[in-house]
Amino acid sequence: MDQLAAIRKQFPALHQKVNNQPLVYLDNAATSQKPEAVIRVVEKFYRTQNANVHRGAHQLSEQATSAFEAARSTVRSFINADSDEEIIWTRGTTEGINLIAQSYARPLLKSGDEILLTELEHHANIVPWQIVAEQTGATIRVVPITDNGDLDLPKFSTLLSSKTRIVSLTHISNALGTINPVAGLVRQAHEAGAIVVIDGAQAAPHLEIDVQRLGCDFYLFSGHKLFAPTGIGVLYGRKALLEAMPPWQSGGEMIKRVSFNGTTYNDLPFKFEAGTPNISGALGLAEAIRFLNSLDRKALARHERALMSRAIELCSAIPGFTRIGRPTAGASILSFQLNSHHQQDVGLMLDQQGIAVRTGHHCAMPLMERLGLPGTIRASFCFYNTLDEVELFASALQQIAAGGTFSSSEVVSDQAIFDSSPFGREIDDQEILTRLTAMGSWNDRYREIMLLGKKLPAFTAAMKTEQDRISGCESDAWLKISRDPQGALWFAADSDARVIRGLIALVMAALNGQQPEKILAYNVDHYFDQLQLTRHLSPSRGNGLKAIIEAVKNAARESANNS
Ligand code: 7TS
Repeated sequence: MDQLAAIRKQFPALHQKVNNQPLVYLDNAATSQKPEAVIRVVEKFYRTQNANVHRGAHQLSEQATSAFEAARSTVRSFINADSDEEIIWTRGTTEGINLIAQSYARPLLKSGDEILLTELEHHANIVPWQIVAEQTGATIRVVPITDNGDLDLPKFSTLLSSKTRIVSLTHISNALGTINPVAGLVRQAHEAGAIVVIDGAQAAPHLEIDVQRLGCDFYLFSGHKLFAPTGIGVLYGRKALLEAMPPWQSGGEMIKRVSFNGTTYNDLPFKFEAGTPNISGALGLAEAIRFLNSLDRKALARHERALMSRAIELCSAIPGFTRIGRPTAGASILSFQLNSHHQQDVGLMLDQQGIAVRTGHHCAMPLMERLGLPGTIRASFCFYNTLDEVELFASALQQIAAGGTFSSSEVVSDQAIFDSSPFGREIDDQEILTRLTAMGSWNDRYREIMLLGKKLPAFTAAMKTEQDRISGCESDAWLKISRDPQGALWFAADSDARVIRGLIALVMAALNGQQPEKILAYNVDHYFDQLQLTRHLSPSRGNGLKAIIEAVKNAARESANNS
């Protein structure tokens, strides 16, 4: 335990207060924090070593080049690739998959060929394949999951056929934590004549990766989830495949000789590294790997499992807690819902207590669709988290659950829903500005917004019609519009997220009962800036509020055009 405490100490960002509370960082699947050693290496590069690589005729450039290429070797041995030529620097997993789709798949695929993906994939492992399928006429097939969130292995075998040219799947699901039995799947795919791409974004930080043992053809990961800087990632590819692939991006560095009569390309790995690379990022990534290698990774993995088990044990006792996905083999990622509480609300309430989680679809919308959910709340644990933090998290969740279900103002119907709203009547934007700016802290403002949201008349279930539904990115809302004899527009709106109801109330205070021209001219972003909410609750964020504001403005536009 002492050793774990010493490791935790090396991550400065973990030792700060957020919303006046000690930070509990449980969003490690999104990005990990960085150890001192990595921060120091990046800083040192810019202080004393900065030079471009592979091109300068001077000492600094030669040193930078050596360090940069040594970093490549560090990555090679980290994943046990056969040679440094198989390690291509990218910006991250996303860029790596795009490179494979455009450089490997696009020249290869023909109409009738199939790309096999799974329901667990992150959008980064879906959209590049959709684009190349459109470009080539190939078809995407999708391996389903079982109800507990495992890949349906018999279905995987059935979907594999001589038509399958590429199988691309995640090693660990970022949304459910499922660890896929990759080595066996690679063998099956190879027997069917397909090549295999593994999205290792979530696996590289938690599992020991041996690309030769896995047998995969391509493997991708991002530095920033592996305790290294953002903007650096790795594409591993089997040399024979990489050699046969045309360059993806072009420019400097990836050429041997350029003339207007033709250009010859550089050798591997430089053929795929056009332009000045992220040198400090590569050095930071190598340092992160050295840092990990200096630790007992098996002990770290054991600790992550202990954190996860404790979280499951404590959370399962919370009324209304529903775990989403129970994979047979799982990483330290806990996805869940809290009955009667919208995920966005839970995320914000945890944030008020300094607890950082992610809520929403986790860039896995097809998976959410399969689960029949708009999103989940996700706590993702790392070895630097403590059992105390898990307990804080569970007790915060317990308090939120005990807060009970949300009872808003009395449910009304039809015309009454417009008439009963205090917004745009007793409460206008000036009143809101006065109230909220008088409050010093974000937590106080947040509480006031929730109280204002309670004053917003709630729709009955019957009033939440498909016709009135406005789909935001992560929450649904409903909007009804009425025009009075003077031409003013009145709105009634509701949302399944409490925080969105609160924000709708703020918008209604400003726009309700106004003439269309005034509504169109109103600068909602400026209003939110004045309320000092932009950092937390910007209307331009992908939530239901943005969609509501757009619908309100559209109604005003239509109304102005018709009058
Ligand atoms: N694949 C998986 C499985 C991921 O989890 C992510 C990022 C990516 C690909 C894309 O990686 P990038 O570094 O290129 O952006 N996942 C998440 C997440 O779960 N929350 O934020 C980012």
